[in-house]
Amino acid sequence: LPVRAVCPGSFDPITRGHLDIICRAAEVFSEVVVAVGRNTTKNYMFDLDERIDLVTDAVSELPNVRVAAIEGLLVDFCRRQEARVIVKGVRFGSDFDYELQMAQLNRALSGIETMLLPAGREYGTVSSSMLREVAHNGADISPFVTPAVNRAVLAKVGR
Ligand code: COD
Repeated sequence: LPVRAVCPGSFDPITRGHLDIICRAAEVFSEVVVAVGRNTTKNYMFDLDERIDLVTDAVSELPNVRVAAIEGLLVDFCRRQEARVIVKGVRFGSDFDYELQMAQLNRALSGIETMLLPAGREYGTVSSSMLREVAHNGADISPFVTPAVNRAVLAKVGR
């Protein structure tokens, strides 16, 4: 049975940790839609169009993955996309607490299931927010992101 999954996030910017989750989801599900959204509690380095462009570039080699913007609620996006499953990555306990609450709310709102993938070993504790801070202070983030993301971050921090 073909099952379409949604991998949602802010992706500010997309990291190799996010990409690991997206690649693994694309191996399990017939199609993956990477959903770029807005978390109203966060201040972003990249605007929505920039985040979408960087995600699109990062997944361009994955044939069953496409990218779209979340407008409104994630559950409404999933319904429009006819996706049955949300896939999220969990790095540590605090991710789990947050994802559990969102998963239960999203299921109560719409019946959609969330599946949590344990973060991969190599980039499993990388976070977009830490990379932004590291880059602001002049250090190299290239091991943790794609070359296009590295260039975009360097341009944002004025180097
Ligand atoms: N390894 C593995 N997984 C990772 C890594 C890593 N290194 N880094 C991040 N992740 C995971 C995160 O745990 C998360 O599951 C996912 O990747 C995305 O992370 P972020 O930080 O880019 O995205 P968030 O958490 O800011 O995204 C939040 C959404 C935009 C998805 C959320 O706010 C949302 O659904 N907004 C739409 C409005 C809505 O429906 N709100 C109600 C939600 S209940």
